[in-house]
Amino acid sequence: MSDTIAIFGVGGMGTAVLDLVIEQLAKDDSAESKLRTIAVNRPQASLDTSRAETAMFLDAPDLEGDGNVDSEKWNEVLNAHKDQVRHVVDGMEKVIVIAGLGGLTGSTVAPMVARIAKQQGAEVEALLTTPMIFEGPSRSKKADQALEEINSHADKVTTVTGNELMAMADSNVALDQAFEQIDNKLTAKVVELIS
Ligand SMILES: Nc1nc2c(ncn2[C@@H]2O[C@H](COP(=O)(O)OP(=O)(O)OP(=O)(O)O)[C@@H](O)[C@H]2O)c(=O)[nH]1
Ligand SMILES: [Mg+2]
Repeated sequence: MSDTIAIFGVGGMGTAVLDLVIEQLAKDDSAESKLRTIAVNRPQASLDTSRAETAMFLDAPDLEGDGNVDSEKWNEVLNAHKDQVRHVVDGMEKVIVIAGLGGLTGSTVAPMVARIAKQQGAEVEALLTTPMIFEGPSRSKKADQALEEINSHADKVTTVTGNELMAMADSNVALDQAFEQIDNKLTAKVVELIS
């Protein structure tokens, strides 16, 4: 069977969950054979250990770090990757986008992928998270804007809010273990979208 579903893991959260999805589906030949997996992140080193078939590195040496990125320059970086996204989604029945909203990469690339996938005629689904309350209002606002745009393109959006994320982990565990518990639960939600 040829590829019919493309899954994009975008940004820190999206690429982490995509790796877990790939690990889980490796045991399932029929699912694996219809999937294309694409990890999109920055900086380049963040994709060194990615299990995805395609690593899309948003290259902008002067734009590294989480601080204030020149939005004009960042838009150029995004525009430079449009054709690559178009090429990957071409002919796909379904495109699934996984991203944590609130930072730069997920909040800007996820809407772009959803828009292009819809333009190319795919069914578009997304699994998104919104920031936890302590991450502050500016990340929250960025997430809301991204969510609005993704909602306007996608056929189905599953949003897990920051509060819901916190409830997914046991309250008495260390942070890395809490993220592991959360990521496993998000992975199960993506696997549901595939089957
Ligand atoms: N579940 C989960 N959430 C994460 C992980 N890493 C970051 N997050 C959360 O996901 C949201 C977005 O963060 P990232 O995915 O790191 O952001 P990004 O899209 O890479 O954005 P920039 O690094 O600013 O370019 C934030 O609310 C984080 O708290 C992870 O490994 N697992
Ligand atoms: Mg990041």
